Amino acid sequence: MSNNISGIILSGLGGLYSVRDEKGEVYACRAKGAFRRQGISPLVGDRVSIRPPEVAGKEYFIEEIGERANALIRPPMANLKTLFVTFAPKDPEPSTLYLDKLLSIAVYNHITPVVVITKQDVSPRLAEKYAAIYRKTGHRVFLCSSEDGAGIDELKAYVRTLDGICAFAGASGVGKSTLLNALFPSLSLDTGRLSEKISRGRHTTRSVTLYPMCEISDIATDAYIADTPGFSMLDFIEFDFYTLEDLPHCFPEFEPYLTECRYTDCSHTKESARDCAVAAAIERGDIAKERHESYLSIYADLVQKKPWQKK
Ligand SMILES: Nc1nc2c(ncn2[C@@H]2O[C@H](COP(=O)(O)OP(=O)(O)OP(=O)(O)O)[C@@H](O)[C@H]2O)c(=O)[nH]1
Ligand SMILES: [Mg+2]
Ligand SMILES: [Zn+2]
Repeated sequence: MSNNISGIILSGLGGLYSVRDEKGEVYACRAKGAFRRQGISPLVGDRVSIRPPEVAGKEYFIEEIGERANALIRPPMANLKTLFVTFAPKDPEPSTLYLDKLLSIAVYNHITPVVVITKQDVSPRLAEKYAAIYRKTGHRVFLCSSEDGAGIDELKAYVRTLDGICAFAGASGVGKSTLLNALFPSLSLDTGRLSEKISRGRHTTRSVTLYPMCEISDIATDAYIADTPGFSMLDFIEFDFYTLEDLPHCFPEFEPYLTECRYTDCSHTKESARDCAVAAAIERGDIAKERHESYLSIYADLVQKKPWQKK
């Protein structure tokens, strides 16, 4: 009989993984050499089977990785159900292109994206401007401030309804860890000052960590929530996370119009509202112009890719 234990990877650093079983026991594990030879690396969020060490006191071995519902490169995680795309109205200044890339990757991977605007206190006016853009996407939008507590209760109520694996992702310094501390005070995650980050060029959160919601809150649930290190636009320069054909479907608010254009092969990149139903929707204000600008930019990236380079 096998003594293997099933669990979920909570974190992984330098080849050492923490795996939590159903009872809440956490095991230090290493990956089997065979994974490396096959070019597979275990990811936070993976459901795994681990084998006890031959010598007591040594690490366990990750022997099997369960089939993944999805796997992302940024943040490096598997089996995500909900992705909180987090940004601040300023300090640091957001890039809608970066946000739209992240949102579209989530949609493509059947992950529910949720828009979270942090640091509302820093500029309520800009925060509302971005909220207006993203409300038109159909994605859920939250506005909050960890500083004065605005919007925290609403977000908390939503987070408490979730199951499965969710993560907060976004640029460094937008306040992901601070927000998680506000939502789950027992976490006491490290947070950093922006000026220190810039001068040291360093991120405060250094690796992805998954926290079982039942351990950080008063609710019994099988949900897990992750804090992730901030990443930068550079991570998305080589954009090949989906193909040109997938692109329009990764912008959910475009969907009702995609079959309404004059020509069936419309790329929705032209200005003419007469020919393109997406352009007409932008003119009416049903689709945000900024979202279409991101669409055009991703379109330009993807159109350059030769068919044999496509995934
Ligand atoms: N004014 C204001 N400042 C905030 C708010 N949330 C976070 N901050 C500040 O923003 C800075 C960065 O916060 P962190 O929580 O470390 O940011 P992070 O997104 O986790 O950054 P990385 O871990 O590097 O990815 C800290 O100085 C926080 O105090 C907020 O709602 N309002
Ligand atoms: Mg952080
Ligand atoms: Zn069109």
